[in-house]
Amino acid sequence: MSKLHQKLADILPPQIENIKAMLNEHGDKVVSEVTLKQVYGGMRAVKGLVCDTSEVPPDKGLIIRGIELKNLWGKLPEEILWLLLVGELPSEEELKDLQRELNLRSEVPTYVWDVINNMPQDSHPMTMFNTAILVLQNESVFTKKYNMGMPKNEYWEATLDDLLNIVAKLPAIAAYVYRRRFNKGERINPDPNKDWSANYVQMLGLPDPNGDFSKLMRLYLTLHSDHEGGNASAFTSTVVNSTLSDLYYSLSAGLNALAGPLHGLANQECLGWILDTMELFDGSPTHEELEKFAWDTLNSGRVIPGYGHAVLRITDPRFDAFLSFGKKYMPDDPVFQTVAKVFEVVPNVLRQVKKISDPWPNVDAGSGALLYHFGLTEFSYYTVLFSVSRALGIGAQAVISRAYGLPITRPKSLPTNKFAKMVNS
Ligand code: HAX
Repeated sequence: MSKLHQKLADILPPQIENIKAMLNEHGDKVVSEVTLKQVYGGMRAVKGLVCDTSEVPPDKGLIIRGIELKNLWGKLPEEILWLLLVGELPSEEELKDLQRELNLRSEVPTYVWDVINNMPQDSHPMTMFNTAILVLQNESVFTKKYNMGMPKNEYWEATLDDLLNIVAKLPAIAAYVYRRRFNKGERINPDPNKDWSANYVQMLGLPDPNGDFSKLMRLYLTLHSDHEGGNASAFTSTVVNSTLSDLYYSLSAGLNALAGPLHGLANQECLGWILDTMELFDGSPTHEELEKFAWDTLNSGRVIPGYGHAVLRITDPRFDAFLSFGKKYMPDDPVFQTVAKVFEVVPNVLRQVKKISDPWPNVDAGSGALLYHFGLTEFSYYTVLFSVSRALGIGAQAVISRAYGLPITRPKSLPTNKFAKMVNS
């Protein structure tokens, strides 16, 4: 048994007992109320889900297991996976054990490469990536054990197996999607001596002469790992996982949500928007030109990608992290300079639009420019990178939900005439 598995087997039972006791004592207490506006407004701020891996206070941004993001910048994504699941960072020995475990599980079955190779060359990279995850469902430990009559208290262990198997294989799959989709040549083998994100960089095959691109990828894969339970991708996965569909099905479902332009695809759209301004204004636009371009975008009925958030009411600390990285490693890059300038202009524009709740940049506003700097210029690929990272959080949430024995998700809906009757009575 791996150290991670053992650790969870030790810490989960008392947590489950505490939850049971709390429910016994306080199960009928009201913790949230719902207004009609929230019913028709995407359930904003309705507290109806539990997520123990991370939380997102509107005035602080992402906090993973009580640790603010700025204290996690230098960590490896494997350390974050351990933190999400266990609630504390791993010791050196625990980290090594997890890395060994991931290496052992990293071989991708040949049929996955065949499926990717047989997809249309111009498929969206997210479609290729997500199809590969779904095809891998054939390997699900959860489904095999479930069909053999696995008892409910072992569901989390089988889900953990699925999670480690998936996480171990994602860098190779994502890297091949990149190479195949953008004609970059043959698949590159992993190097068992490299950590998870460094291996991903190696398999992408992009030049990294001084290791700075690897540093960015490590940061990127850490920052995108989780964002509490109510965001569209995590919530979708939770609903699917609650039906006892295995993690391959539920992760793939969640990543389909991430592929939407209001969610993860915004990183692709945002860089497109930045490059459009640069093309239109012949290089580096002025503040006045950017302001005009922002108004033109809004007046044509489109959103400014990378700005606004359903929960946050401050500059996303993940954007802050990317901005600091850019200032340190590429201060003279014109695309990065434009991102920084947009940050000086767009919030002031959005603040003037009454209906917009949050004028500040989110995670997707800056990451693309940094990837672009290091030669990852194919921006339709960016949501795949996001997905590789978000699989850590979605998977950790699934393991914990199965350990808590959460039932099938099933909120109540009503037709409009019933709501009308309720509010008019
Ligand atoms: N540009 C233009 N209009 C915006 C806007 C933006 N950046 N942000 C919000 N609005 C608009 C909304 O479209 C909505 O308009 P309608 O009522 O006409 O539909 C109105 O302002 C109210 O929206 P809100 O309450 O401020 O925001 P929501 O919670 O409804 O939506 C979104 C949050 C992130 C979807 C929204 O801010 C948006 O579309 N932003 C641009 C796309 C984006 O960057 N998405 C990535 C978000 C982070 C993420 O999930 N990454 O994966």
